[in-house]
Amino acid sequence: MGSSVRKGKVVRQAPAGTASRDPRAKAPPAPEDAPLLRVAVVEVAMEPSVPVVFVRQNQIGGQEKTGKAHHERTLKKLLDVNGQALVPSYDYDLIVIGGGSGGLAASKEAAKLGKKVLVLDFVVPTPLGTRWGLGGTCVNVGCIPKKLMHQTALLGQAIKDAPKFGWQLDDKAINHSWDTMTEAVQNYIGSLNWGYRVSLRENKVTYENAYGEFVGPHKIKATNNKGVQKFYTAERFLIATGERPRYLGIPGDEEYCITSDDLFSLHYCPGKTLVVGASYVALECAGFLAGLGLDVTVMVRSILLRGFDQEMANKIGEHMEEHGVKFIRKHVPSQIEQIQEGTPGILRVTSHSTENSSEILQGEYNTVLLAIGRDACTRKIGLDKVGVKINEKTGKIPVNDEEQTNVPYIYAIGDVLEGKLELTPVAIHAGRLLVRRLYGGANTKCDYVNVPTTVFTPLEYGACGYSEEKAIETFGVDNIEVYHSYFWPLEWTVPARDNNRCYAKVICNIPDQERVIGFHVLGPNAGEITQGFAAAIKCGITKEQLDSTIGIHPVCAEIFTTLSVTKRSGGDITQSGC
Ligand code: FAD
Ligand code: NA7
Repeated sequence: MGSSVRKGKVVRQAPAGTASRDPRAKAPPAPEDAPLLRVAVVEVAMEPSVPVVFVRQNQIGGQEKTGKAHHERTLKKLLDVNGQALVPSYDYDLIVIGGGSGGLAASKEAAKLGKKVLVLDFVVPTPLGTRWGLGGTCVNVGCIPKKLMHQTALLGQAIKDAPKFGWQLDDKAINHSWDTMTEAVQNYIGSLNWGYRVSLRENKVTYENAYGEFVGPHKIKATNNKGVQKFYTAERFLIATGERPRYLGIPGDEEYCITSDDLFSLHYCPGKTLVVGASYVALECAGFLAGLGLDVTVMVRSILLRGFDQEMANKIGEHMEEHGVKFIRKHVPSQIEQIQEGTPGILRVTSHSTENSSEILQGEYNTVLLAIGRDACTRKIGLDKVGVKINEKTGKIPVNDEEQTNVPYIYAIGDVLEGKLELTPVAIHAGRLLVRRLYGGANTKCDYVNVPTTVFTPLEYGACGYSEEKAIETFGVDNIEVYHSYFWPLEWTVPARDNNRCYAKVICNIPDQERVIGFHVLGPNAGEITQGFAAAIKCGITKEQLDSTIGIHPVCAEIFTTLSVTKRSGGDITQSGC
């Protein structure tokens, strides 16, 4: 018996040429006999046409009767087992919830592999009403606007350096226009939003600007901004809903504070700003706002850049302080009051110490920017309806090493994942590899180890691999060797600024041929430097190989080819020239 499966319909056919009512008959017909056998089938089955269809040994009929049974849905009922479809029929092969970095990459890849794909993307407005277009966090309220605003600040520094190189700037004060910057950044983002829509269409991915929520097995509800609901089914689902900024849960926070979701499109200059939090988002925003000439204070609950190498984190803090950013340590806000409306208005901030709980009136700010972490968007997408487990404390989704949740047909990638790095290239890479495994016969899994990253603080910080404290914890202090040095970028020598602020450090595993297991650089273009060394680390570079690499002169990265002072030795690592 032959069988064909088309979109959930199992159609068991008496093979053409099997002149028998027994659907289990097996003998394959010789191709040249096919026309004769077809006639025989029609005669024996007493049907006017082939194929003659049998379901569980019952003859449905020839082409016409089968078609009729299909339209009258009696065929489907026959195919059901205990009320469940034998092979269910789905609207899509894959529904992706979330059109951000990971979701878009995965959906296009699946469509390229011939799958029918739907992407749902919906931005819930911030408490202040900010919303944005297709593309997720990175494009709209993350990497892209952040880096462009960081570049704005670097240009400000370049303008300060320029006279030393002979540029004669007008004596008039040079001012920065917040409106011009945000308009330019938002225009660029608009072009990216448009580009994503076009590329989804070109790749034949169906896109709906609607909020996705599971309502039952293999079934989702999509609600658009007018409240119109549609229901779709799919064989598989991919959760790529990302994260959104957290609020403090104190009086006045949602009413008066902004987050990074509001900052990059703020229609007025934020003015004197208090940044709450000491994560990379907090320090990056504080850094570029100060670079634009604003009065910026960072309120730190405990340490800077938790999870990053703390020596590097503290050097970043020192550099920011030297460049005018104020830090309030060991405090958290307890109340935000508005004392004057406006764009910006004036907010009064009260905080309490984390050491003795004493309450202090911190003062007045035009803007309070909360950057105290982000919550995974997993609690309002009906995961309970389909049984997907989350970490109840963090909201993150645990997956196996194939990005599969505990429900086999539901997968997850990107920022919603538990214990994985929250970075755009990670979400994209994991999404593409997942889809190639599901639909392309591939078996490569995403390698989350040695992922490089960069913090775009005024003094940029690039890192790959272990932090020094994690390396000590993992391998033991006697088994690691740390080579380090300060360096002075040539570009900074003429303006005579920031000597012995840039810093390079590699951490090596002594018993493993001094393999480089940690790479850290503080300096201009840290991301550009780190990217290349990350490839070398992935290939298992040792200190000896690093030393035998010839440097490029005069660039910052060459310092990594000449590191000779170990931290253990306590040798001098300061630099006076190139
Ligand atoms: P996202 O890109 O967040 O996309 C999720 C999408 O799903 C969003 O559009 C969301 O609105 C939508 N959505 C949520 N729920 C639903 C639902 N139920 N139905 C439909 N749609 C839904 N990473 C870097 O690599 N480099 C950087 O320099 C960098 N800078 C950053 C700066 C900031 C300020 C921030 C906040 C993040 C930064 N990141 C950076 C992190 C990066 O943006 C994220 O890691 C990345 O966007 C994660 O991609 P994702 O696909 O998991 O989720
Ligand atoms: P992180 O990396 O989770 O950091 C949160 C920061 O905010 C950290 O410095 C915390 O201090 C601080 N924090 C947390 N809660 C509070 C309260 N209540 N008051 C004051 N300070 C607080 O969050 P991010 O937003 O930077 O990054 C999350 C991801 O977003 C990141 O990986 C990117 O993908 C983008 P702590 O050290 O805990 O004392």
